[in-house]
Amino acid sequence: MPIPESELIINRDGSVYHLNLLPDHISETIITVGDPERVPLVSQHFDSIETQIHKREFVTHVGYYKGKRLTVISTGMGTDNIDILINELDALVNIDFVTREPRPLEERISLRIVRVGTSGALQADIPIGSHLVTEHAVGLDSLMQFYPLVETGLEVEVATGIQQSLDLAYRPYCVRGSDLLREQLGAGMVVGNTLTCPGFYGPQGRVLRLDLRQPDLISRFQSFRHQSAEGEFRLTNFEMETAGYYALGRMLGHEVVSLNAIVANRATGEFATNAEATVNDLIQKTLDRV
Ligand code: R1P
Ligand code: URA
Repeated sequence: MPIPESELIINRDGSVYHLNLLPDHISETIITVGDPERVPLVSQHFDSIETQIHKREFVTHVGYYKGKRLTVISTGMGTDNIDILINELDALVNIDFVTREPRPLEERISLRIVRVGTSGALQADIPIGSHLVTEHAVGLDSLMQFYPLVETGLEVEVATGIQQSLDLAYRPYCVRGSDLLREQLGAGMVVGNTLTCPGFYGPQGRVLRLDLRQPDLISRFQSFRHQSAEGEFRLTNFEMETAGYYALGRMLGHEVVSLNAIVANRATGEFATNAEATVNDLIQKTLDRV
C-alpha cells in the first residue's frame, strides 16, 4: 500500500516536507547540530560546499571534507524536532518517493548520524570544556509514549529506577546507543549517560522566577545510581535531544551517536567562559574521525 500524501508529505520540488531535502542531498554520514548557526561552523572546514538549503530551523549544507561527502543539518531544540529529523531522513533513503512504498528489506540503508551538541554536566568530576560521548540516553520527554520501543532488561531497570527516584507519573525510556560509533568517534572522551529533558529550565532543575515541584530535582539526578552486572550506572549530563535520536535510530536501524561539548556544570554552578572553543574543538575532532 502506498503511504498516503497526508502521511509522507512531499513538496512540489520532490523534497521532503520539513527538511526540504531531496534524496540526493543525503550522505551516508550526517552530522547534526542544534543551533542553525553551528552549521557553517562545520561546513567552513569543507573542501567545497555543493548545496545549502534551509527551512525553519533545519539548515543543511552538503559538501566534501577531505574528499568524503558529508551532510550537516541543524535541528533546533527538543526531541519533537528529532522526531521530524529522523523520520524524514529515513524516508529520504528508505522510501521510494515515486511509488511511496518502503524499500524492500535488502535495499534498506543504515545512516550514520552524529549529533554534535552542547550539554550541562551533572557531576562535579566532569569539567566544563570536556567532551562526552553518550553510552545510554534516558528520555524524560514523551516521544516514546507513541512508539513501540523495545528496551533491554537493564534499560527498563534504569528507567524504572529513575521514575521512582524522581517520583514521576510515567516511566522514562532508556536506550544504549551504537557501540561501534561510540568507540570510533568518542575515543578519549568521557563516556557518560545522558538525561534528555523536555525543557531547559524546570526540567533541568533551573529556578529563575518559578519554583520547582521537586526543589531537590538536581540532587536526585546527581545521586541516582543503578547497580548491575555491567557495573554502576549514574547520570552524567543533560541536554534536550539525545534519547530521541537513540530510540528512533534503534527502531529504524540507523547508527547514532551523541557527542556533547560540556558548557555548564550544575554541581559547581559554573558556565563556560569560552563555550565556542569547546564546541569548535568538538567539531574538528568529529570531522577528523567520521
Ligand atoms: C539548549 O541550550 C540546547 O543546547 C543543547 C540542548 O540539547 C538544547 O538543544 O544542544 P545544542 O547545543 O545542540 O542545541
Ligand atoms: N544544554 C542543555 O540542555 N543544558 C545545559 O545545561 C547546557 C546545554
